[in-house]
Amino acid sequence: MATPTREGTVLETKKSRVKPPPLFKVLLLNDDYTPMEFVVVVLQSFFALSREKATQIMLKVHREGMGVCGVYPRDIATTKVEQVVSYARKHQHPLQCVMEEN
Ligand code: TYC
Repeated sequence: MATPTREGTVLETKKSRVKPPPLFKVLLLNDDYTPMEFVVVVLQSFFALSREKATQIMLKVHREGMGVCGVYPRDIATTKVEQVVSYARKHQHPLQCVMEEN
């Protein structure tokens, strides 16, 4: 599309061919061993969630098998997964955290 300006020049607006960066869901998976309180602390610490929201998500994962902790660009999602898994292993819990393209 061509838009004339007051000065008589013409600005060409071109359709952008760059796609927005893909977003990734970070998911927690249920297991039989990780304590509920530990999962709530993980959700509060690494995903900046309130105690109430963290508890809701933990219970959803416990009942339904998995739940979304947040949605992020690739690098941030990768870092969140690494931080959660590393923290869980340090405390000897089998908690699993994965990412999935949105
Ligand atoms: N199922 C676990 C228990 O009963 C609690 C739990 C919730 C574990 C969420 C992992 O991602 C998880 N202690």
